Amino acid sequence: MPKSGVLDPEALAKLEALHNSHVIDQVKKFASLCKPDRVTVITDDPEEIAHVRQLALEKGEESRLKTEGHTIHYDGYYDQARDKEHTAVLLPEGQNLSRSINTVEREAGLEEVMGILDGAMRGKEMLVRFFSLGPTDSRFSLCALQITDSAYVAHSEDLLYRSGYEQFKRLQGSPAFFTFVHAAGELDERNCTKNVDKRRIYVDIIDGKVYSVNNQYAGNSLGLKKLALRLGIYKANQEDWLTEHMLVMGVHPPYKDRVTYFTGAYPSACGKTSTAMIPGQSIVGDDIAYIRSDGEGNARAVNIESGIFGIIKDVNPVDDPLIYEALTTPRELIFSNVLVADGVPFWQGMGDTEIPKKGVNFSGEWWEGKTDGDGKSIPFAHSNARYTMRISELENADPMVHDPKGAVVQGIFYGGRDSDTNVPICEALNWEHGVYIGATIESETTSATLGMEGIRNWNPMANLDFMVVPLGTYLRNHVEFGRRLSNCPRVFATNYFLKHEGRYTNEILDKTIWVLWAEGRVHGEYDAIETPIGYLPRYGDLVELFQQVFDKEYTGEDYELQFSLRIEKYLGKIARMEEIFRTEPDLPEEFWGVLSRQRTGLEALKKETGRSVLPPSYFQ
Ligand code: SPV
Ligand code: MN
Repeated sequence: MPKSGVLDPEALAKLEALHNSHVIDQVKKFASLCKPDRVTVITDDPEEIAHVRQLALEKGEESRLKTEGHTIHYDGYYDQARDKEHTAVLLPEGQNLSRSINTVEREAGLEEVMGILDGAMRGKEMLVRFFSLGPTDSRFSLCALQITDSAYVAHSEDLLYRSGYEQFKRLQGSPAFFTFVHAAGELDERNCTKNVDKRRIYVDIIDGKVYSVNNQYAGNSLGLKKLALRLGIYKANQEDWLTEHMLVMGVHPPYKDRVTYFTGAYPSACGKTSTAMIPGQSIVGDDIAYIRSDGEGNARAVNIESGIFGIIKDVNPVDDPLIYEALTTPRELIFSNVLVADGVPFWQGMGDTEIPKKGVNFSGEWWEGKTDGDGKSIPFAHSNARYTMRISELENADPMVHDPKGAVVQGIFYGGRDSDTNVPICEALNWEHGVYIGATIESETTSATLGMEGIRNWNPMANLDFMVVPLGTYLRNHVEFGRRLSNCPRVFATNYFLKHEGRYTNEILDKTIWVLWAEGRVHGEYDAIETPIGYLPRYGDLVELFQQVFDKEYTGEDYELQFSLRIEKYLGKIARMEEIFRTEPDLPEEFWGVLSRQRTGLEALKKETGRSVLPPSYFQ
């Protein structure tokens, strides 16, 4: 066995073949700091990648389930979601970020996290992996070096990202790659991180590096997911493109031979994956996109990932038939934090299946009625339990998934969980209005996540947690990005969660209709009703779409309930936004222009009609 921190000849040879001294420096530096027993370098060779998969089973970070290719991984009881409190940007002196971002003074933060990483891989195998963010051999590709002692992390990334050893060769010795260092830290008898109190996720935007220690949950541990999202946002905003928390999908109108690509940003648990997975449409990606101008007037998007780390809750044969099918048939797939009994996984909202009264879950052995140390009842599966799989496993995978040029983006969706204000779909009046819509996304908490329902959280472009540049810089970059395009995407606000007297005003799959209407608008096929909040669909067009797609009657009452303009509620939202943005420096002036035009328009309507809610027929 090699001495701690020393690379064996095989590992060194693989690194040397990259002809990049910066890569070797990084690997040596972190091997000598973390002091693993051995260092294994994984290239793009399928056999080496298979070793990672095997290792996850051998080390007990994953166990096999009954269905072929399926495994289960558990994160610690207190490591079930992104740790916002201990995720921070290392801030150099003299720089400021948006108030939503935690910061730690850079030198002090580096010292702290290096201290925790010192010796953190003792007794373990350090895995060194190479990935490409975005398709390989493309102007979008960014190289990512992942160093981790968790075979689960390395295996997950194998399902979620494109292997990039060969892509690293294309760097021709350049240091222009991101580095992610992860150590799960000391593990307990269930192979879960023990010292979550020392969990740290520090993002060094200046140096393009992220240090993540004492955690396993993928949103905290996988470098290429939310950690690379932060580095990508920083880079894009220094340059002139966009890194977004967005799905990318192909929309296929019925009876027409065309596909139109959309992106969409929704805060967690607001329907992002299920939008990308609407039956009849095709998926390029469900979480993170890079968007660049192609020099010919178009915005083009790629999925930086090639897999899905999706919320499993509520995936059932009725609401998410395609994912449900994938989760219940053989393929390489990792379940996390669900209940397992006799090798079969069970999750919340899976449909008519009977749930066993005991098994193993994210708390260890589980039985009905089990409570935790705080006396809180432990559900059989965590509400943030997940599945991890390749997009190519899905029958609705879009042919553009790996296209190096990216898909031309013709429309953008912004959605939140909103019980009482936004209509299900409306189109922005112009690009600047679209940026405003994205910047003012709000999402209500659900009882499952906080115990308190209906608290509105502001989440600009669903990117608040990742916005490692000042908000003004970010929004200005957006405004300017669209202005440079001759084929600028149309922007749409969606809301799948509008309620009336406590009940949703639409069915889960009605989002199909909103998406198809937006697609038709891009092609100039539907007239719309102009209002201060944007363009609303006409009743007749929705009737036709409901008929064509679901063979369903869409009533005038449904339309009135869903598309009435709740003037008072919108004015309330504007007041909340004014309060939030008032203290943000350097906002693009267009933001305030949109806000005040919207307010003036709504107030005039209120005065004119004396009403606080207007039916859509008022405008016709
Ligand atoms: C999200 O919460 O937005 C996710 C899952 O996509 S996580 O990886 O935790 O960020
Ligand atoms: Mn996400």
